[in-house]
Amino acid sequence: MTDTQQPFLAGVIEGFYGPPWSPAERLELFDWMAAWGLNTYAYAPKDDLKHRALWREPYADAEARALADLIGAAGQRHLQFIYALSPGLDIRYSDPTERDLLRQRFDQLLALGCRNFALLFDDIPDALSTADREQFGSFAAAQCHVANSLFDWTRQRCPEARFLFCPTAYCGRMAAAQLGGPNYLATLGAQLAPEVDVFWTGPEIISRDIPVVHVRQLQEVLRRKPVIWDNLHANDYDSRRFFCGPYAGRPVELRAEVAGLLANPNTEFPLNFVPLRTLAQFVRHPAAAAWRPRQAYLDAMAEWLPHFATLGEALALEDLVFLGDCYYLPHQEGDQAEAFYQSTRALLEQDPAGWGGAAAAWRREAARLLRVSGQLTGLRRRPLFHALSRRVWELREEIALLDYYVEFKSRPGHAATPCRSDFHQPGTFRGGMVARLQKLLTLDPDGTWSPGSSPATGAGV
Ligand code: GDL
Repeated sequence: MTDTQQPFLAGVIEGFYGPPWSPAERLELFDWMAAWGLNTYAYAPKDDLKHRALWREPYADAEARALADLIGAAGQRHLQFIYALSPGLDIRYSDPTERDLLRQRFDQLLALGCRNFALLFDDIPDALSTADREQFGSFAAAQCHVANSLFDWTRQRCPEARFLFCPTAYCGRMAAAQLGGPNYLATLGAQLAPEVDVFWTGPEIISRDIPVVHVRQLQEVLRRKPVIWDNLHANDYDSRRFFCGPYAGRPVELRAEVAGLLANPNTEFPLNFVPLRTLAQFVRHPAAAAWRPRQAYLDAMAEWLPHFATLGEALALEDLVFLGDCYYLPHQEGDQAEAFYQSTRALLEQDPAGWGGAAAAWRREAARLLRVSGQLTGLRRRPLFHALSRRVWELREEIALLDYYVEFKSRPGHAATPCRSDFHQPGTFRGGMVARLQKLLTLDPDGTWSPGSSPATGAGV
């Protein structure tokens, strides 16, 4: 295995689907990173046409100027800027003119001051054309050829260039399914220039845990330490959610086994304060001390609180923590949200006639969430409010409905009376094609799908 001897990459990859961040957001990110000791930003927004779909077209003057400004801003803060290109949707690996086009794009970026590059082959068809198969024999060999030649070309022009590669099979599950063909990763390990870093997302695309043993096994195959492309806080796959929980599920010992940790976080930039703050803390955490994600979260939430200044009453930290707990991590709610969910469930499973004081206690907790979600409408930072509003609105609607139900059933003599609401009407509440389709198949905790049990109702019901 080759140790690259290059600095550990710690920071962010803007590598999600959805609207790319604005120049102002990227500058704010660079300020956070410089203040927190993160050192790397990778530019890879999936829905920037010229990053992926139109990878052959050079940047127009205005676009090039904007990129040069960004690269300059990173440099001023001593951050490494990595420019990534994703030609995999339709590249003809055996066609030399395609390689010329890749070089032209990197040449344009070199002229703009960029010194670090990546070639990404994630989320692409893994079939080879006949011409490519005849020349290279395998998908991995084709990608290695293109990457190695571009790497050599880049290093000739910029000897200190860092060069990264994202494989088509980029997590344990994809490797097990032989995405990219038999021996895809082993071929990469053998054929890709040893100086090229390889991205990896862990056992899964969204990895709850990244164990050291998993990465050690991968090192054997890749013959190098991977750079973790960490999707823990990515939310582009589910528009109802965001993740503001802590960096978690990765032991401190992992740092010694990888060449870098780059987070690919929430599409909505302002929601990434805690994810990135805690990543920065994780990267600098003493090697001998256990990493405590919950404590890191609570500390980072206290730092985030000033962003929540409103036109009216200030948010209480404990209420912000409660709200954040409702949008914690993909596989886990925060403690308070989980406790609230369990108490809601327990209440609804019980006959309302026997609720007693439990209903009032539950309603006090519900009132906290209703209050804090209402307070957000007065946030002075409007981009933060806009990033939150649609998701939190939905949470508020559900809690308001539950609260109405609990209050209704608690009225004397109402325990068995059917409950109706004036505000939640079929067609406008939880309605729509997607909601209807979602009810047809259920994903069970063991990962298997089965038909859902809902009746064949009409639109919006
Ligand atoms: C992916 C994509 C990434 C996306 C993420 C989460 C990689 C290497 N590629 O598969 O662009 O944001 O999942 O949806 O992770």
